[in-house]
Amino acid sequence: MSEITAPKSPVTAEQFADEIREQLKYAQGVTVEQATPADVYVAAAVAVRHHLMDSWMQTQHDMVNGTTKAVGYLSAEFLMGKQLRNALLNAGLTEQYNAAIESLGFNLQDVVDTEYEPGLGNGGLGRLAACFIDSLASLGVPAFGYGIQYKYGIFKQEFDKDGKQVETPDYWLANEEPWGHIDYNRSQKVSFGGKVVKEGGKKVWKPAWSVRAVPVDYMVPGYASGRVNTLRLWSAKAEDEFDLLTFNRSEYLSAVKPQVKAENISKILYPEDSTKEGKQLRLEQQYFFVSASLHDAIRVFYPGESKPDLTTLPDKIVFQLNDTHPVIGIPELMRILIDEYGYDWDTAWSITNKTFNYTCHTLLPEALEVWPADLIGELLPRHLEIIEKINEQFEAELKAKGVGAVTIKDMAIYTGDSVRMAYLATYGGSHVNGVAELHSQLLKDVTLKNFSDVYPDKFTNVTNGVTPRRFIKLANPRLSDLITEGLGTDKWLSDLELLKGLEPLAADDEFVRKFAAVKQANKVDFANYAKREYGFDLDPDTMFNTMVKRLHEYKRQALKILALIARYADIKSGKLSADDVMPRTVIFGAKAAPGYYLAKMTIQLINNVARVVNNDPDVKGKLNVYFPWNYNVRLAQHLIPATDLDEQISQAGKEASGTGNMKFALNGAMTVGTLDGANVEIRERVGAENFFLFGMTVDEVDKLYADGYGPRKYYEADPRLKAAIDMVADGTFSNGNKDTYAPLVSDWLSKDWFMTLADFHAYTAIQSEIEALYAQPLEWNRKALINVANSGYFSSDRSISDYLERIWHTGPLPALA
Ligand code: 9GP
Repeated sequence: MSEITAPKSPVTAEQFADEIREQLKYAQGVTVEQATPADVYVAAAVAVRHHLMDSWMQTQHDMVNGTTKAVGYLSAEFLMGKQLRNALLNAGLTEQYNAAIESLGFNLQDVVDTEYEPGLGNGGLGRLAACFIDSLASLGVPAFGYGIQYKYGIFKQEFDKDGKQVETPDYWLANEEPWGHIDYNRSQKVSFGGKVVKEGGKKVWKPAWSVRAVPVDYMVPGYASGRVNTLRLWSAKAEDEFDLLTFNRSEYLSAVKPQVKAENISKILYPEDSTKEGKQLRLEQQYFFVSASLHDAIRVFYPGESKPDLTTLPDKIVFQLNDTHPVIGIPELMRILIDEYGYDWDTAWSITNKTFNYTCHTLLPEALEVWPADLIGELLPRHLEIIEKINEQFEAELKAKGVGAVTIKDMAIYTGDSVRMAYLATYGGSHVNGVAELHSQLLKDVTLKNFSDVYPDKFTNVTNGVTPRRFIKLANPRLSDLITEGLGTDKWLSDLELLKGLEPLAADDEFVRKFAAVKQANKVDFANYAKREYGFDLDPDTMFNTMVKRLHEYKRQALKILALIARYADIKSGKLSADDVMPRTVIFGAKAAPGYYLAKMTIQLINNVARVVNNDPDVKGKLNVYFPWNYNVRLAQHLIPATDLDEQISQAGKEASGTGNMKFALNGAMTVGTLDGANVEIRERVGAENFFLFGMTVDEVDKLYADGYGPRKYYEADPRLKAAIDMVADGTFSNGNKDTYAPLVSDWLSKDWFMTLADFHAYTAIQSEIEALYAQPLEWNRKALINVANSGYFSSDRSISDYLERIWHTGPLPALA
């Protein structure tokens, strides 16, 4: 690699324009005059890639040849968001780009707008992975993100005329995709099925079929670090494209069967898994990307070596298992070491144990994957054997530690008919972490208690974070400028704790007014955006009150909508005089899993409440509800900076962390929230007086469950709650049809697992406090500014530093010369 040069010196705008022109002409075959903004976008992206190339190669060279251990972040999701602006920012090319595009006669925004957002994730988990790889590169730590290049990302959400969610496929690759480089020369073979036989006293897996995993490489430029890491997403291709003999018999569909079967593996993010076929496809996906990634790492770190010394693997790379999806990597590495490289069990176990760590992102038992053993046996027979053996070893170890038989049974990784992936990950790796203090504590106390009792040192916490580059600098340029003005430096972009320096400015009315003006201008921008994109008429002189996140019962969108209905009823009935009402615009954003019935019904309800409220002259100008469809990273970047009040109202003990809460606080929104997930730490940092807390604590929730929770009692006792639920039941939001929401109403009154009704009173009671403060704009903004100043801890750079120190035990590459 001696031909590698140091990263290129900064390009001028003229050179950048020339590079775009050349790319347009020689690769895309259009002149500047013929080019559309979409053509220019592709050419600009290619030019950016060229500028990153030397740094990328240098980073790989230093990683492979140096002594700094790399990080392999194994994740089924990477929700990257749009790339161009982010890459320009991190590479320090924004100004040249802006000038170049203008000199070519194009409008900057038009060009950026043609970029299509890849939706390779569901929500927080995938976006966190994207923030983390941004931070790893920005800190100069050598790393790979390893995942799947799904052909179809998360579905596109639309609403039909009844307000119901309709899912349509998101074929993002139908658009020109200039960022990913498909590297057929570095593909890996991944095999499935078949049987295990004994040959010469050894176990040999004879798979039944194989696919080709082709890497698609995305460059991940660090902010101002000069380092560029790799996001390697695997795409599945058939080993044999199609069967010519079959084709020539005119059996055209049969001839392409192998191709279809192979390509199905990377076709869609989270295939529906209520059927056996669906489950199998998910397991195929997981094994596919993990097996390819492990082999890839060995290829990268031991180039050209046929007999590498893999006992050094844990010094070269540490793998982070992002939730249970990549946990099949543990038996796979064991298999690779034993079957492919001839290591004995104990050596293989020691390497594997040191190489993996596991992050758990949930407290919901149903989100901890459990695979039927027969499915693993059919698809990965050798792995099932290895898992059984791991389990035997585990049981023996527990016995030796004096753990009782009943507990050992409770802790089984392999139960005889199923495999518990979270347990396998906890035992098989060095560390387990939760994603917020409270969450990590609950993992130790409840979810993985037995494991924490036996292996207390494995457990640690790393509170989540978000990248300030995308979520402040790019999303909120006005606030970024004001922060830089207030601090006298822009170093906060790589050291977010510097925001603390803004705190004294909260006493400076002039500065607070400027801060308020930023929010107001962002609200006007968002109103224009919402008009353009959705046809909504938002009034920026009302409070923008936002609740955006996946739709799930535990997150309690139902609480928000019931409180909103109660307020609507109060205004209608005259209980609340229209003059006393502080005007609010409530904005929801949420996708529901396609098979999640009650969540989808809640979406329908929100849409119909919006329809009724927005068309009712009695509440005009006082209460409006909007539900922009297809919430994604782009919409988040527009909406978060424009929000006054953010809702984080999950039932205490259910949200592992949340990361939206951090993005809102950093963008100067106030939060109304429960003591759940990272809300707890946000409140601690910004100060209890600057956070609207309500609702039951984890202990109170547990007690209420234990005492026997009956939601009807709350319905009977609170006339406003009763009125709201009755309105849903009596057809007010369904054109008189009482059946429409009957299942939802019945669930609220008879089950209400997440105790929406029990928290209703506290939630509505805190609204007067919120409104009293909002009525004093200077005081509201002072508090919002204090939120910004104290949220620097929630940078993903800090999260990564914690991972480096507590789990990965590695650091940045040596500084570039
Ligand atoms: O539900 C959690 C969310 O609270 C957290 O912020 C996010 C990132 O850590 O992960 C989510 N978990 C999942 O999506 C599935 O476990």
